[in-house]
Amino acid sequence: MKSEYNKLRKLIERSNNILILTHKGPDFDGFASALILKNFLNVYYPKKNVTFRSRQHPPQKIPFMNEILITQRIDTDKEDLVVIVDAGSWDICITKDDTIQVTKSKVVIIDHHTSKGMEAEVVINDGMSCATEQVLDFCTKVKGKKYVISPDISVLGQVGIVFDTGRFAYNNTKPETYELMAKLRRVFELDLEDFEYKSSKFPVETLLPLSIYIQNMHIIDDMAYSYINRSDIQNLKLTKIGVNSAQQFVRDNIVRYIQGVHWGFVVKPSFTTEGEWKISFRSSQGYQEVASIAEALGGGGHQYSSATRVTADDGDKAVKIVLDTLERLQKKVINETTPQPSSPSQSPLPST
Ligand SMILES: [Mn+2]
Repeated sequence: MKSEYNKLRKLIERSNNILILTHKGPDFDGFASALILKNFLNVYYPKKNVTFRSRQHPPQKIPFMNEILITQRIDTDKEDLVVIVDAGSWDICITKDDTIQVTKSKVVIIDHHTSKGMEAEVVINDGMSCATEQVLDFCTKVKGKKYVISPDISVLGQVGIVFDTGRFAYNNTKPETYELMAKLRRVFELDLEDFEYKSSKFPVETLLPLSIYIQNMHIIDDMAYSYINRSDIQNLKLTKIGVNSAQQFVRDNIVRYIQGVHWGFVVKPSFTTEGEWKISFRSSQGYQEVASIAEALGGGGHQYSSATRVTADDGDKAVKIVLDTLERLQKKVINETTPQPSSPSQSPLPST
């Protein structure tokens, strides 16, 4: 067994109060990996007190979701072990009111993101397709044949994998991912079409901010970007749910689907921290590596999917910060190495 797995196993054995956390605005991989780990601890270490805290529920029904402890503030308490899943550092898990980050307990990270995370007692990240795959690998390696995948765990496993691989379309999908999927589907065959349909639904208040994002779409060469301004939010009384959902829709379904566009970014405001804006970058495979752009702005993520936060007076000002950084990076690349930084670094997809 891997030494990191052994270290985590020993930490679990020594701990009585185990707290599981994931990133803010958890996606299905965050929820699934956390709930699979919680179930594993509950079944194989029944004397341990295990809690999974989140600020919100999953947007559709998944097994064990009633075991999520919904809390708006996450404070340090009696925990002697904190396991963070699907995130590499505190900053994407906490808000300014939380105190959990000053915990005296050991902190373990189980992640799959490629950007460098924080230092922790144990970091488990083999660059798998999703945190769910990494957690299931841990459970299987630690307990061997004794680890039984129940139909509920099978559903969670499939939900995490399908969501984070875009139904096996993204290049994070490895042969091992398919093997694990086969194993899960022998236990229970989740209706993937139905899951996809339900998880793609959006609230009606998405439509108005979506129209603003579409109006504000700008295209520079093979890049597109859009934003929303504070005046739009005030004048049109846009809601947090609506803006977040519209930003997500534009990011995932519009930006790199415009003909001639291969990558871009979308800006949205933070509704909790005044003057903070979140920037999400997306690129088609082989066109623009976006993790380093996010890293240059203090964020991180994957090669073709990354994010960061900037402080600015308004959405268009946040855009300017990003464009200035892009210009700076472009110059740096040209000066230091060979030219054509925005040309495909790998062979582009045949269909694009
Ligand atoms: Mn994930």
